[in-house]
Amino acid sequence: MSTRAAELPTLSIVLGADESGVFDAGLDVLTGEPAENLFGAARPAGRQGACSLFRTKGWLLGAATVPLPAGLEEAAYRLYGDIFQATRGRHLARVWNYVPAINESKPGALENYRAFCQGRSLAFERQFGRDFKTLLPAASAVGHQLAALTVAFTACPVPPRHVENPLQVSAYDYPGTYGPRPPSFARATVVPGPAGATVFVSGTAAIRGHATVAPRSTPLQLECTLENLREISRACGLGPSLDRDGRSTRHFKIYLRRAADQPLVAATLAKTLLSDRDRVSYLRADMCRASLLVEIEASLFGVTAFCT
Ligand code: 3EB
Repeated sequence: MSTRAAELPTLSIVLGADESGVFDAGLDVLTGEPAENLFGAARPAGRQGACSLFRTKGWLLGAATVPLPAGLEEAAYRLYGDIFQATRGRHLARVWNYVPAINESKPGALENYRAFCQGRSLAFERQFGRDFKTLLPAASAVGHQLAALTVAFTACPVPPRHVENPLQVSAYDYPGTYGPRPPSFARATVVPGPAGATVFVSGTAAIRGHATVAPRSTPLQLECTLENLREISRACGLGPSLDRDGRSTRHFKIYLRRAADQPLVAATLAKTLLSDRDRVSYLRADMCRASLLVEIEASLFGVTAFCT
């Protein structure tokens, strides 16, 4: 575990204009933006089960924080059921999962991340049948400090395009050594829109094939992660640099297992991935595998520069 400075703010996820639209992600913000506001102030649009819903410009947004009276698998299964009800007639485009004590397990039980994956996968299968893989959206799943499961999501009116990385085994095809049910997400999702496309790049880490690369080295994991991001960018049709020199608005979240790695990671990213115009938050988080030290996600709005 890294040291935690008590005075650090935690990340707020802003969906709606007033207090009811602000959710605590439960992650310390090391530097950068303390609030993630991707869609501007959306209007409240009621509730579905545990989810608070918001609407803006064709998007349906939602978030929920649920306690775990019957465990994490059951909580994930039910919460995803609520999400599928809320998004009926639309298409899930991105899900952000914040999982309590993600790398821990009670004796004889599954690791929390694996239990979460099991509940999530069973929920997708129940809703969409055995071919649910083709519908899986971009996602991230990181640990947080709360004793509850927090999930935020967005759905769009038109079918999006889900994208995989040729250098990585699709997460939904990971072998059983990583858990009884594989993770349910695509590497990226591209949503067409009148003012350009929105591109959601999933949490991306140092995984090649299905194996973790350089389990003990942050610089080497960062290098592998940047290669994966370049490849995913190409697969989205953006060339290698995620529209770095284009006109889109780009938001990045950079998750670090060790707070002390932040200066090194920031120095590398300033020379490679990022531009001065980007919105960036560096967050302290545990990732889905205890061996992962860094993970990067991106959300791009107003993308017009698709290469052919
Ligand atoms: C990986 O590539 C790293 O379970 O929703 C990244 C993005 C990861 C999403 C998820 C997990 C998830 O497997 C972990």
